[in-house]
Amino acid sequence: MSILDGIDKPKDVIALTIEQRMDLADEIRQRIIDVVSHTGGHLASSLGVVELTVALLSVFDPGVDRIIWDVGHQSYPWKLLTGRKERFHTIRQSGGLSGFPKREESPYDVFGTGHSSTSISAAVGFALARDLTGSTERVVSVIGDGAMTGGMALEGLNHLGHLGTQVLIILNDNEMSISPNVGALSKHLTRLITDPRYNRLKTDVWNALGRLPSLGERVRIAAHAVTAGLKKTLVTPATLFDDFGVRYIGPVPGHDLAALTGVLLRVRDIPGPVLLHVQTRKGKGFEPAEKDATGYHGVSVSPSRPGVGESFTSAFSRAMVDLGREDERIVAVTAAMPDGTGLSEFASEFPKRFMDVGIAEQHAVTFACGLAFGGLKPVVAIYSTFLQRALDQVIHDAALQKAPIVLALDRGGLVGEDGPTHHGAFDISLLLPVPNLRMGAPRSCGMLVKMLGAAVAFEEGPTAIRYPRGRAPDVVLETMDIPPPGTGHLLRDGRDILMIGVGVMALAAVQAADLLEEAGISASVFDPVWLKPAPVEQITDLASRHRAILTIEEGSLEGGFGHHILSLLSDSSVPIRCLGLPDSYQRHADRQELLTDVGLDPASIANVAAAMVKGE
Ligand SMILES: Cc1ncc(C[n+]2csc(CCOP(=O)(O)OP(=O)(O)O)c2C)c(N)n1
Repeated sequence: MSILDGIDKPKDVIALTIEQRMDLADEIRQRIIDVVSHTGGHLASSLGVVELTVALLSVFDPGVDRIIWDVGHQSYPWKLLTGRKERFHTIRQSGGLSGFPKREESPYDVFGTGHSSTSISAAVGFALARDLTGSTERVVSVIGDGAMTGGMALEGLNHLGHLGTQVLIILNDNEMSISPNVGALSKHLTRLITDPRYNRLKTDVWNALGRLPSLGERVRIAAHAVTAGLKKTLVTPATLFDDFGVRYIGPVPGHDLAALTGVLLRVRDIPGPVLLHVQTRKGKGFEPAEKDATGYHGVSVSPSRPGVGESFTSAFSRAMVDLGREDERIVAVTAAMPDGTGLSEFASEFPKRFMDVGIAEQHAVTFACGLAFGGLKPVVAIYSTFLQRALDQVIHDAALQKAPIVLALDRGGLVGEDGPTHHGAFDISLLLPVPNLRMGAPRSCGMLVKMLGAAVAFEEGPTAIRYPRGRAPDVVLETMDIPPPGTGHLLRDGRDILMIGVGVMALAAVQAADLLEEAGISASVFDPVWLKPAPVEQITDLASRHRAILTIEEGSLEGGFGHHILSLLSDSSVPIRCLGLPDSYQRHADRQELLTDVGLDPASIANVAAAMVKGE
């Protein structure tokens, strides 16, 4: 029996010898590689924290202490060791384990996540709750150097330094976000790793801290004073963290299990805030992932997804390069996602006009407003789910001031295996009420390219373009020109029912119309193209000559485009129904499966339409 097979509960790790724990680390690594090669998933980050996870479980009691993983994509070793190894092969599959920590999934996942940079804030909350309720558990945040670039992490740090209570922040520094990490903080971390003065300090601090737990409080305070003094006299640059009131310790090698365990034992009972700087390697132990950590960040094994042509992301990528060649004022902004959003090609052709701002969506949007008012034409490429972070920046900085920026919102709609943290469910509902903002939803790659061209030409106000993950459905329609905002495309002219489909849902509606035709029902299909301003005249006119109206969108129903049409036609006697995402978080599974789940596949759409026509 392998050692991993013998681990039924996290406490079993403590009973192992250090040699057995090292073997356990190897087994975990192998299990993750085996499973992810079948399921896909976040490979490189998880391989990078195997020793760290084993060390954490050797030193902390996860039944009592609060271990909070930031982003959570690196939690696979944690899942394996905290009672989920039997189900590990189901990770990210329909009905299986989530790819992220999830409170409902395990009592050991104390804080769910998927979006980055939340762990310090959550940890500070847990710590203060502990202090106010008089309990004694330790609180630990494990955060990557990429996630540390997110504004929220600094907000949490700021509060923690002020409170001065026990929280151990483990900074898992592999010098990588998804792509190489960027920014001044990243440079600061490199300095901490490479500057020998810090290494000397490290030795001194180890020596001092190593004796601390056995000493009384007064001696402890004196020892702290000594190390603080050492810092002042021997070490010139103070760390950013010390200045925040958070004691910096490190760097420590993150794959030396014995050393790491020893260090954790020493620091776990320091009463105030501590940041332990751990150096790891993304993809550790799997050569291809070590060599190409970006490529192996998220591994996909899905057979080629259904649909036609290229993906929306690659169409966007191509369009950006073409636009960049035509107009040198066009600049591209990403929040740490150059590859995912398709900006890498633009970055290599126009390095000076490409800005990766780190995991900083709020900054990205406001920064783009500054770029725009400074005479440039910024395109901020961002996943719909991550734009949620920057809603106020869209409202307050971009729209109110009519900044001519373009928001390219990829992954609008259901994303599939990443699940509820990543579905782009809310962008339409969040952005429709924002004045001065245009919002378009191209149904095909060809239209995305044209819409982007139209969007960068607007001289006033922000324009959001939302498009889904993957390819367009397999419906061949001639690519039409982009109509002016407030005008859409009538794709099918029928008699009985009007189906209004947003983005690729217009194509699903065309497929549904084919099915309806077989049943003797004649359906019109209208693609609004622009959700804001909506094609009011065309829709009112079409409404007056149909017996029923069905709106279809791959976004939240509440406050979505369908609801907008409902209120627009509130005086009309034509029955209207809206299809979209219900008022619940959607699970993780293959995107097509999820679309069927929520009734957004052509057959389900046709069924609802047929029932409406029959007056049911
Ligand atoms: C708010 C937000 N923006 C973007 C992402 C996409 N994303 C997922 S992981 C990641 C990089 C995280 O880097 P780091 O924290 O250093 O962890 P590592 O994978 O290197 O262990 C990014 C940008 C996200 N999860 N959340």
